[in-house]
Amino acid sequence: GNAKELIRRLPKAELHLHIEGSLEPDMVFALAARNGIDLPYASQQELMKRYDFKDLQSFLDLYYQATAVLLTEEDFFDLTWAYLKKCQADRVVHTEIFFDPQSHTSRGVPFAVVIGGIRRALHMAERELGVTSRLIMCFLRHLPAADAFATWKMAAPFLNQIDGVGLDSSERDFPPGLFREVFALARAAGLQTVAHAGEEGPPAYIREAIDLLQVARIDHGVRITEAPQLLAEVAERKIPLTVCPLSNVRLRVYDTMDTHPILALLDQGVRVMVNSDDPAYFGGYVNANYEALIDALAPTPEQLIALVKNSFLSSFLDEASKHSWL
Ligand code: ES4
Ligand code: ZN
Repeated sequence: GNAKELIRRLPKAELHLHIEGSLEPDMVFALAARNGIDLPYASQQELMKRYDFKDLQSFLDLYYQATAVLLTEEDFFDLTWAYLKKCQADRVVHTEIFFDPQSHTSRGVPFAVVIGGIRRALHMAERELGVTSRLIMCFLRHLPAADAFATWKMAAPFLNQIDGVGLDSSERDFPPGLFREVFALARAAGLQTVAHAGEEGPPAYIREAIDLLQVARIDHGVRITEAPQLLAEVAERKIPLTVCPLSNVRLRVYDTMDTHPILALLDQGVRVMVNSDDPAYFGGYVNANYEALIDALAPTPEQLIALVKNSFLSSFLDEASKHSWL
């Protein structure tokens, strides 16, 4: 209908996207064939049968397994380019993407290969697709802080190609404060900081990410609904929450989309917007996330426009570029 048409034609920004989570089943098989890798599934259909997740961990187990097909600079280029073409199709004109270097360097893929392929696609997309971007390096929180520190050292020659650092992977029992030292180093080097918090973990982790990591944005953050005082503070300080509706339903944070709190958060003055997280696994890219929201929650045109404006306002674009899209 009208709302979906409005969303399709509005320029949007995406602020929460794991590039490894844009690895579609057909590319898993194409890269496995190209690289001579044996897959533990006979067909794309058999792989996709495993996309019935019960929680974050059941997804992450498959997600890390599938990344094993990514070996060469060309693989990382092809992966990133395919995602950027989806941006063009969805009218996402600016994207701030995450990558997980530890899931590649731990398999012997050099940091330079990973970032080289990703960066080459981002640069080409700016020229050929008119899609601008930022790149955010995430630390895996299920691994020790010492491993994050080693990754930080490995990234040193490439800091001019990295715009920010983030924190992702298994949330429960891995509070943000464990990573305070490496985040302090990143801030001292002039990088932006963000962290996943309040997806499966408690609101206390959102508090820690703000106070101990001094993040500019919280990724997910939906469990803030359980902490009204923190919610009021996040609204007052305009700290963005990068919400991912399809992800939350597929990972069973919410049973159904009609109970998702994104519009309630928006109406309480929290700076929320719509993102796709791991679109190859969760049922689609940015527009598909909006379409699911529209079907379940019937947002007003004003609410939709506010979500789209928040996507630019919450970005790491300079003020002039931000306002050119508003
Ligand atoms: C992720 Cl949905 C989600 N949560 C935490 N870490 C992640 N890495 C990739 N997708
Ligand atoms: Zn995420």
